[in-house]
Amino acid sequence: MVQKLEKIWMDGKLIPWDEAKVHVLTHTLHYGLGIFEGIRCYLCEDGRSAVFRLREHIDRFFDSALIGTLSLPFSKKEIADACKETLRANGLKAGYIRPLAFIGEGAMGVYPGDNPVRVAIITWSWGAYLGEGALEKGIRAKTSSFTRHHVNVMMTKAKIAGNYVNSVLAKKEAMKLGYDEALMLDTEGYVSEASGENIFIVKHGVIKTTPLTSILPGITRDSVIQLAKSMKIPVVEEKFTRDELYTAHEAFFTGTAAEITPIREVDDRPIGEGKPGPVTKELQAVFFDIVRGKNPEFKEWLDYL
Ligand code: PPE
Repeated sequence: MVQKLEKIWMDGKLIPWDEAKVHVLTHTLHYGLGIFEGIRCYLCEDGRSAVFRLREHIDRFFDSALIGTLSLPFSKKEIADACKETLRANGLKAGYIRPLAFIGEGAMGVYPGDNPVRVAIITWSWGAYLGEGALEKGIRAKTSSFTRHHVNVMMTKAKIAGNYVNSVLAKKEAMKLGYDEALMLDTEGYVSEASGENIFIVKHGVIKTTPLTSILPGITRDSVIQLAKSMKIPVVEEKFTRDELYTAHEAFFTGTAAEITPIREVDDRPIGEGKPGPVTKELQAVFFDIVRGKNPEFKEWLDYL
C-alpha cells in the first residue's frame, strides 16, 4: 500500500494529500485517455537527492500528451520543477514520482469536448517493485496469454493510462499462476515487453533487446544500452522469439520501478544457471553507482534536488 505523505501537486499547486480528489464524471476514469510518467529519485552517497533522467521523463510525458492529443496547460519546466517541489514538500529523500495528466469532467460520451486537462504529481516511497529479493535473486516470468498491443490499436510509444489494461490483466494472470511477472509477445509472436518493463537477453557476451516497435521506449532501456556500449559490451536491437529467450545465458527486465531485475526463469525453464548472470550483475552495479552519484561519467543523468 502507498504510504500517505503530506502533499500532492494538483493543477499548479501543492494541496494536502487527502484533498487530491476527482469527480466520478472525470472523463479519463470512464474512457482511459490519460497519460502518466514514472520517475525515481535516489539518495546519493553525498547525502543529496537526485532525480534520475528527469529531462527525458518530462520529454516522454510531453510526447505521450502529443500522441494522446492532450494539450497540457503547463510547460516542461513547470512540470519538472513541480516534480522536485513535490519531493521537497514531502521531505522525500528517495522515492517515486508519478506525473499524471487526465481529462476532467464536463462532457460525457467518448468525445471529450473541451473538458479541462488536469495535471497531478504524486510522490511516494517505493522499494523493490518485483518483490523482496528480486534484484538480488532474480524473478520468475511467464509468457502471458495476453498479446501486447498491435501498433495501430494502441499507441505503444505513449504512456497512456488505457494502454495499461493489457498490463493489469497480464500481471494479474501471471501472479495468480504463481509467477512474478508477465512477459508479453507482440502480434507477430515475437517477444515484446513485460507488463511494466522492457526486456534484455545476453548470449555469448552479446546483449540483445527488442527494437522500438511495439514497446514503450524505456528510459532505463536506453540507459542500459548506453552503459553497455561504454563497457564495450556489444548491444543489438533485434526481434527475438521466446525460444531464443529460453536458451539465453542471461535475461533481465528494465524499468524505472523495476530498475534492472534479473530473470531467473521463464515458463518454468531456468535461464542460464537459474540465477543472475555476470553481465546482468555488472550492469546492475554500474547502474546503482550512477543513480547514487558515484560515477562521474554519467553525471548529466542526475538532477539534484
Ligand atoms: N514498458 C512498460 C509497459 C512500462 O510500463 C515501463 C515502465 C517500461 C517499459 C520501462 O520504462 P522506463 O521506466 O522508462 O524504463 N513502467 C512504469 C510503471 C510501473 C507501474 O506499475 O506503475 C515504471 O517503471 O515506472
